[in-house]
Amino acid sequence: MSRIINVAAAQLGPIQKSDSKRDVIDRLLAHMYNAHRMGCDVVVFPELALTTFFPRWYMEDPEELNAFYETEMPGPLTQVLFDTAKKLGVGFCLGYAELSKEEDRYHRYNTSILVGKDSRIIGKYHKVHLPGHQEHEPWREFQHLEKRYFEAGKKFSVWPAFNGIFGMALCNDRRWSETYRVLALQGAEMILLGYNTPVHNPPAPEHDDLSMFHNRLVMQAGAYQNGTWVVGVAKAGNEENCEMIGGTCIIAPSGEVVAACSTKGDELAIASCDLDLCTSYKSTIFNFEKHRRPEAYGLITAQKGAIIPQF
Ligand code: CDV
Repeated sequence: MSRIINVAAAQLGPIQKSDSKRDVIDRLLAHMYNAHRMGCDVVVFPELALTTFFPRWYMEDPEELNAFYETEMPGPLTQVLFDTAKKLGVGFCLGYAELSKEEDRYHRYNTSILVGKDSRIIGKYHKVHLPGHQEHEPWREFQHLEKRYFEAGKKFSVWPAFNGIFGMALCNDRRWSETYRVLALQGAEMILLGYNTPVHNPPAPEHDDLSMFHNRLVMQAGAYQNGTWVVGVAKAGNEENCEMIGGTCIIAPSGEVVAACSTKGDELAIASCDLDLCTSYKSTIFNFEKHRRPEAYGLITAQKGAIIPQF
């Protein structure tokens, strides 16, 4: 069975607060149709792909805030994405804000889902590493209130899909080596990852000039050190005077970038990804079974008085 999967990294240009979800969904559909025309099996959209990056706004009115969340997936507006996936035979990965009720309590998550060619939801992921702050910080040029508006996810999971093993992560997760390693320990061969990254980092403006370098650095290292494909997809450009990086790219298990976007607008980066390429890394230099030394990592951590990692 062929283990080659044609992937479209579907970068989005800016989405303004005033843009309707309907308008945004039309842009996602255009990406799906174009990707289909170019023979793609799966389309990967960014984090919070249905709205502007709303954690940059401090909101006190719950109704204003709730408008950014999806209470069902598919819902009346998003159903067309699922219908189109089925019609074209193209899967997709979508980031969105989720408001759900579990055991009589409401939960808000920064979520991504993986949807198969038959339009069934294969897997759902809740963002683990939530950056930013919880309270309004007026000194900032813009807020980053993910810690206020979302509850942190509790685990990284993988799913069998598209003849391989797939994992998902979201934005800030990509800066943490644990993300890739925990997914790779479960066998991940492709990690789908959407992001919204402002060029300007208010607490550390000295990093601003390095934002694109750091973006590539973490994803290329994560791919190579874990023998996995990484698909990093930006929502880019100027959203309400907040400039966000682009840099959407597809990275092979060698750590090499094999496709990339060159604009900050709606653009596809497409690559034919052979999942069997993972094997030469996973079975040699990064053969976890043979060469990892978890007992040594546990010792080092224990001496510092921290919890011994369980992976
Ligand atoms: N959406 C994000 O998680 N953004 C962060 C910013 C705050 C640095 C990121 O890591 O790109």
